[in-house]
Amino acid sequence: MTEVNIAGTLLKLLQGDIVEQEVEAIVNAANTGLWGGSGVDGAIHRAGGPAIAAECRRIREEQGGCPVGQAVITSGGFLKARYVIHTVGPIWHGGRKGEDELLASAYRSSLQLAKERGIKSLAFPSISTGAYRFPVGRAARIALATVKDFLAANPGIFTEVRFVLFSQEILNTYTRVLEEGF
Ligand code: AR6
Repeated sequence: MTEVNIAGTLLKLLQGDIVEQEVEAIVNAANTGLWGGSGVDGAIHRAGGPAIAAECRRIREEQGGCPVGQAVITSGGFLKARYVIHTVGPIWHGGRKGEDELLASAYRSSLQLAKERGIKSLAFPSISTGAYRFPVGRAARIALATVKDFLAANPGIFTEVRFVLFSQEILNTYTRVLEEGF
């Protein structure tokens, strides 16, 4: 595990399963229809139970889902986390379709929503790097730079932000990017 302090918020990188995290909110790598799916999304709905899908359905009915780069919030159902922030990362199409900015926006929107709700601790997965095939190194640079900028602009806003990386390989990539200063 690696941790650094950025403007009063602890930023941690660790290997693990996002659904096990004891933080106020975990972030889901969702799709625009909030339909549930594989990867992080499947694990969150399995562990959190039907309340999360019911709230996603309501959001879908009220506002048509969640556009790429934006975020919505539900309760955490049976999860240890009280809330799930559902954000939608871009599908990788080679890097010239605005993917970098959309990925940054997914992180920024999630952080902004957490800030508005007074949430103090949150955990991110590596958004877009599974089913959506975003290259991990490039995603890690965007993820860490976006979080760092947000924390620097909002000193002491959270007690902790953690990245929960599913494999040792992805953790190693994030750690290297952090140590190299992005
Ligand atoms: N905890 C932490 N990380 C995980 C977990 C877990 N339990 N499971 C997978 N990962 P993905 P995306 C890692 O595919 O690329 C879904 O079907 C995984 O190794 O979950 O944004 C949605 O409904 C990878 O590094 O999300 C969407 O349709 C990272 O989490 C679509 O997939 C993200 O992989 C979203 O694709």
